[in-house]
Amino acid sequence: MACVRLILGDQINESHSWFRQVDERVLYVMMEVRSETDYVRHHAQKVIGIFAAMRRLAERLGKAGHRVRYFKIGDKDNQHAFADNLRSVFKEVKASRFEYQQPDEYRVDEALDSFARSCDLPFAMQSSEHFLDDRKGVAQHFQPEAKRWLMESYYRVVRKRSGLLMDKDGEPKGGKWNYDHDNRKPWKGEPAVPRSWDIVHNHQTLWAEIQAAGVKTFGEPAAANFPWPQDRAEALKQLKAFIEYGLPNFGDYEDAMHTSSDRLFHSRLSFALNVKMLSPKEVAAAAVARHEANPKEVSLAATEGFVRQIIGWREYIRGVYWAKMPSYREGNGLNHQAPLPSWFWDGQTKMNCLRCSIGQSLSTAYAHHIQRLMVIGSFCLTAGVNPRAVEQWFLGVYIDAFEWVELPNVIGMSQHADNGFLASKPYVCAASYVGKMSNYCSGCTYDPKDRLGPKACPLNALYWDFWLRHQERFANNPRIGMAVRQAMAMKPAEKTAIRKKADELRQQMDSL
Ligand code: FAD
Ligand code: DLZ
Ligand code: SF4
Repeated sequence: MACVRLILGDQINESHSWFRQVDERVLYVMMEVRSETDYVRHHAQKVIGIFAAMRRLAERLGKAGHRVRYFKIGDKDNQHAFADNLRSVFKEVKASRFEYQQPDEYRVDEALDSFARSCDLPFAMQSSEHFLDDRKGVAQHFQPEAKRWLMESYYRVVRKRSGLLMDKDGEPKGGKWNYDHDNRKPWKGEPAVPRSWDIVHNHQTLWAEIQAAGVKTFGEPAAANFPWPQDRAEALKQLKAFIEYGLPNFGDYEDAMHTSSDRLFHSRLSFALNVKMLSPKEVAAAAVARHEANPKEVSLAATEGFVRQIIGWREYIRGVYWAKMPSYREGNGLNHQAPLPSWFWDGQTKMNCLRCSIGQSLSTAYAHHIQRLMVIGSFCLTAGVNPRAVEQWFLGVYIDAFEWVELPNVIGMSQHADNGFLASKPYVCAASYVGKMSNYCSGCTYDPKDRLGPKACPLNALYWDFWLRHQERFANNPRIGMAVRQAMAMKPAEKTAIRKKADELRQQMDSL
């Protein structure tokens, strides 16, 4: 008789209370299954990273005396679905009870719930003990029928509750809740980007097993020099290095992009966080502790900016996901239908900003927020690409992509497909923004200053055409009215020329 406990591939949380005591009546089950490798085509590093972390956790649990049943991707008795493998294990060990941690994805949540109900066993879904708030926390904070839920108002509640960067009198440290406006500098080669804090693993054997099993992936596997952590100890090293070397400049250069660094001063902690090697509370607390120890070296603005991403955006995004699924994924408020250009799969475009950002995503399974939002996302939005096609690409390509966090970021924040529920303005840009925040334009075939000529930067016509196409919807939006009014004030001949150019660009998207 045994209690069978399932651990999913994004539940690599060694600190979970399940593991505090060794109990021989408990059997932990982990499985590498085709149902999870194949629901979307994943980047090779994502599959390797998750399997490596799963295997490492299984090994560590075993060494600590826990009983573990692990299905590898190539095992003959692996039936490649959670339910089928679990049924076999239940029989094998004469299971008397089934427990699992709350899944973070709607798809897996539904599947495990109906599986558990179909088994003739007592069962329980338990907390994953990871997030600051529960699934319903965000929804409870807002009016359900409101047209928009603002992250900022939810963030203040979480800040107060956590006590992070708060004064004793309940006011935010420094008198302001948000220092976003201080975080907008381009990076021109100084200050130096800190030495790498990446980990290097050789996962060639694991990669060979994944290939032999027939799993289809894309992107560079980097199996011989694999740069992602596989356990908590390594993730903690990554956190420590970021707090020491990256955080001091995080705020100033948060929006900057540069060809010489794919990360600049961003943390690259999203993988470790999303598979739960690290808790959001400890990551935010580490940043605050560093600021408090040396406020001159790590400013309040940098610290607040970082803390807001973790306890504000990340929790808020999750709450929106659970409140709005499953209909949220079907959103297409601007009725965009174009297919994803073919160069999303190989990076072969003449537009240097997109070549660098997509090329980097394919080679490293990572891009930072501004590359995702203002280069890749903005292109898709102004070009009118179908949001679901955009969403599926984002879900596969990044090592940190799990639907609960990826989908609202793409459908809501980036593609405005939820009619502005999550973000009050569409995030779109032309070459002037890219030129200001990066050095991409200097290496480009296209002319960032031109809108209409044969060498004109495609982003320009697409940007102005976007506002012309959607002028009625956005004219009264105070956050973007100026851009729309500028578009509307163009002479009729100019408007026609912009529209014609944008149409031509859309016709030849694959060869831009
Ligand atoms: P840092 O810049 O160092 O930020 C620190 C942490 O804050 C991140 O690790 C992350 O956990 C959190 N964070 C920051 N912004 C967000 C946000 N908007 N939503 C949720 N958490 C945030 N993040 C994912 O974790 N998975 C995704 O699949 C994902 N897809 C995205 C798709 C689009 C179109 C956009 C615009 C953003 C997406 N993000 C996603 C959010 C953000 O871009 C990444 O979390 C970040 O780039 C990860 O790099 P980092 O760890 O270096 O982040
Ligand atoms: C993303 C992923 C992949 C590629 N493979 C597995 C797997 O083989 N086994 C597993 O348990 N989890 C995997 N995952 C992560 C799951 O998709 C994730 O646990 C669910 O989406 C719940 O968020
Ligand atoms: Fe991108 Fe246009 Fe600049 Fe080229 S000119 S890098 S396409 S913004």
